[in-house]
Amino acid sequence: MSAQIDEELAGQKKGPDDATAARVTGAMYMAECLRQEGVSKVFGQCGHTNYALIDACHRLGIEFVSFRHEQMAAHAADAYFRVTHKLAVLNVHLSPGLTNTLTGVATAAADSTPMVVFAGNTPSYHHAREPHQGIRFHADASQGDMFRPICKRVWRVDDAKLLVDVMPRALNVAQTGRPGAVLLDIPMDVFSAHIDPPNQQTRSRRPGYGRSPGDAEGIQRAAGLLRSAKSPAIFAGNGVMLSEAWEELRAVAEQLNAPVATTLMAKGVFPEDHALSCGSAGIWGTRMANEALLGADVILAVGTAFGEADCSSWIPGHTFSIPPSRLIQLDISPEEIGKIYPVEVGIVGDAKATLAAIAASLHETSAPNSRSNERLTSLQRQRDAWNKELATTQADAGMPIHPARLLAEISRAAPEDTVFVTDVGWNKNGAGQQLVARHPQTFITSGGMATMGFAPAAAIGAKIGLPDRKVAALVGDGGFLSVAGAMTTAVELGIPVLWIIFNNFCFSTIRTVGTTYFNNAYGTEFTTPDGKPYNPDFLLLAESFGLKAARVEQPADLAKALAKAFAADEPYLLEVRTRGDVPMPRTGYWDIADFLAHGND
Ligand SMILES: Cc1ncc(C[n+]2csc(CCOP(=O)(O)OP(=O)(O)O)c2C)c(N)n1
Ligand SMILES: [Mg+2]
Repeated sequence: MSAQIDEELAGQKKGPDDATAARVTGAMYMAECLRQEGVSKVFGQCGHTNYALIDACHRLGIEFVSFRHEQMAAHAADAYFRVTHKLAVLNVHLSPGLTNTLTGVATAAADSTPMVVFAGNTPSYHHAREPHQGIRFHADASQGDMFRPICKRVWRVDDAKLLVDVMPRALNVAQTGRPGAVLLDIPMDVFSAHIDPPNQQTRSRRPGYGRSPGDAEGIQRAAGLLRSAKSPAIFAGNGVMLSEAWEELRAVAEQLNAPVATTLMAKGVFPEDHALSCGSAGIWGTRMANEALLGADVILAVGTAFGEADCSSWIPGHTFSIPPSRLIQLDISPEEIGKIYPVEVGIVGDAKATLAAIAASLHETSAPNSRSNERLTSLQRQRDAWNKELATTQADAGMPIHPARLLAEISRAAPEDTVFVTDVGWNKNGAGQQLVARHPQTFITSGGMATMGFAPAAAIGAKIGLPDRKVAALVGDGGFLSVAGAMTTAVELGIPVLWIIFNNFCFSTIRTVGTTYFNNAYGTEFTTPDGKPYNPDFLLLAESFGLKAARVEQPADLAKALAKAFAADEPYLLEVRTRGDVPMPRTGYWDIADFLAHGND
């Protein structure tokens, strides 16, 4: 009897937005779209404006990974994508919650991470009244305007009925072409309003096949140019990573016997222990990568925007000299072709499909390359010289510990497929240059933004994505303390991340700028008023958060301490006292030195 009454009530029309039992709230519809996309984790932080979506996702079995600050949630979502290639999703509160994500969303956007950001907003019917917590200084409910420079698209959805078009479009825009971030700015009453969900899957609103192989004539010309080149080289960027084109890249490289240099973002797309690998190029690249690109008569560049750091500020003669090198450029975005360097052949296409087509064309027509052995021998000679150049600092036995020594010890201690997540400083550029990445998606870094404070939470996102792999964050004391609250999430969720802190009691990367160009370290050192070096005690800090920790001061103790840290199956903090006075080893060029050189004189 009572069940019958419930059924009748459920079918009863309660208001204009609630006509049938099949109707769902806007939040439930959005959660269902995410479920259809295969989303199982949403990162963020709660607020009264976005709680409806947290609840809706939870009802559908989608986990909410909560951080104590929204910037960290964004970094975690970003890294989760980078290691799994599963969509990054963020759900945050309005205004201060959303502004807290700006750095994280910009970091993701700069490195082409597809990210869908949901933010609550003030109720739509209050927008003209400047309601509580609304951003309304120049226009009503205008928080989304702050995201226009970093998002591919921003939607404010003032009517729940619009969601049935906005959701599939947002998922499409974030994940197609060159991926990026989109914002769905949702007044909180829209989450709660009822709509008729369409009887269609979100995926039916976008192309089913993302792998267009590029123009056939371009592919033939590229193959011809590469075949006739005397010293071809390949420059692989993040597009190779996003397209998962590592097998095809390797096939082309091996057929040509061409050296492969990567951008920092693409580190690991080509195994760095391969005889043709040169490591990453650019300002802080390896010497052999810059030399290989400079010495190439034909360069095949794949999926790269030719970022400044990877190209030595584009000054000829440091990483590239194009011309006289002739460039074949392959990219998913037409606007990237020829943006920096003139092209001999420009192909718009997916990296995986197009490299496969180039490999097939080379395979059909190539005779064995008579210069192969000579090229391999000279590459080995360059590699030996480069390793010798690094050997002195890598063996440095002084105290505090030289960061190059620490990186060398980390290389020896870490399991071969460890995922390294870097912050900024030596832990990023030194690691990019000196760690050997043997697999794709094992070197996660903030490339375009170089965001200090990226690694601590990003490592948590990476570990959530790859629970069976070792994930280690490499981070300075400055970067770590800007987001130390990340440790709470690791403890709460039992995520065994390892944080290795390069503690040098300063913002050493900027300290070097001060001392080199301004004869001053002002504003870069961590001291008490009487000038004593100051940092919180990292061991006590870790203990208070509820995690294991250790400190190393002597180089000779590193191996044992690192072995223990890498073996730990719980959140673990390893503090290493490092030198703060060693500049990053540059092999390329950064042109800011040209005008900084005279300081303020
Ligand atoms: C959010 C942000 N603020 C400032 C900077 C500029 N910056 C680059 S490196 C650096 C110092 C980093 O200090 P720390 O984490 O201790 O690493 P170290 O340089 O000492 O190795 C700063 C402040 C940045 N990249 N990002
Ligand atoms: Mg530091």
